[in-house]
Amino acid sequence: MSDPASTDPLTPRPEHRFTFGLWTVGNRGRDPFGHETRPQLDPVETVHRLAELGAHGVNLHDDDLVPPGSTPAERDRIVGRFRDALDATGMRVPMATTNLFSDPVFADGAFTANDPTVRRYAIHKTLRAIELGAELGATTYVMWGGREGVECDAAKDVAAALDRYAEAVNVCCAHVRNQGLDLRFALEPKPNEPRGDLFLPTVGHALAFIETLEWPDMVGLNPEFAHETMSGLSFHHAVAQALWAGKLFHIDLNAQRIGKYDQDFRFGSEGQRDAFYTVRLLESSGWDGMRHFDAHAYRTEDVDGVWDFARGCMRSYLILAEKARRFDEDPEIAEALADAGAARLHEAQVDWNDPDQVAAVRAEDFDLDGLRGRGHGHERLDQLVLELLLGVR
Ligand code: GLT
Ligand code: MN
Ligand code: MN
Repeated sequence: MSDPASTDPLTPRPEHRFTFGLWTVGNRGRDPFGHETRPQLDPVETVHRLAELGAHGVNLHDDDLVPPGSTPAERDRIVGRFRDALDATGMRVPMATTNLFSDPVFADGAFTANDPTVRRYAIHKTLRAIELGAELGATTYVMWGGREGVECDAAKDVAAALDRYAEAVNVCCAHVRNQGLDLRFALEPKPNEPRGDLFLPTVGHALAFIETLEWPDMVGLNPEFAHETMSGLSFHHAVAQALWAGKLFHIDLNAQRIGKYDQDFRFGSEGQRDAFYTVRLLESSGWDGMRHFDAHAYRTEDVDGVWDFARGCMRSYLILAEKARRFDEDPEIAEALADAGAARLHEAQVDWNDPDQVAAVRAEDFDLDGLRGRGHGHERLDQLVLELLLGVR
């Protein structure tokens, strides 16, 4: 159990803003080839255990908390009991989302199903889930289009699917505005799985899509480490571009190896270098969002292993944050950064509104031989970072 008064930098505390989904620690180890290996967790027990471990909050899909088919009275009882656990522990629900992927009704998509009735049902389910999230205090609403995609390309007009996707997001934004809710949407890209190809496969695709929406300011990104890595892309770069665009509304931290199925491993267990640069970026930018772990314990684990997993996610983040601090204080790294000219990339050079400056760069002479012969010192710098990460400096 964590000591809430501890000042140990590796002890998770609520102010670190670590969150987990009910579905993450609640993952029962089922996979396409095998049955569950763990029992179902009571959401109330989850809230208490995560609070003891030093987490800030817990996020949920509508169906994670209120089983589909519950009567209104059952819903109120379940939500009331859950809220009591939040009140007792001080845990929050910063993010909520909709399950638009488990029910076979969504086999051909939810917002992008060919059947208009399915699309209306997906919107209806989401509008209600938005209200549940807002009732629990969520200010971020994630949209992961797990079934928004296709295997048989003949069956789906991609441009029409994107029109319908945008329509659904616009309707959800309109509902938030009509209800006066304090909620923003975060789209979560993923290249494939469970569909052969998913729409909005990467952070870049989603950023471009957002600009076509009716209220683009209400919609941002929820990049996931595993999902960008599945595409062979740098997660750190994806997060950096989302931040640069003012669109990092949420983040899903986990671990993944390139070329594999969506592994959703414990944060830091794979891709430590990308994880380090991501943590350094989040910490140095002062980003005030939730550090959400969208991961689950290995299938080999029992319930105790689940709490080891949760502890490990938070501890790895804090270790990497500590490494980031040391990176910034290390004089040899500072020297190597200067050799690499890292700070000089911040210098803007040409005011494109001034024709004289544009003409001056057009007319300039360059000592190309002098520029060509130079080394950039990246080998030394990279080795220093590696040694920092491996614990020998
Ligand atoms: C599901 C998926 C995640 C999404 C969740 C939000 S559900 O576990 O694998 O990447 O973030 O819907
Ligand atoms: Mn994932
Ligand atoms: Mn995710």
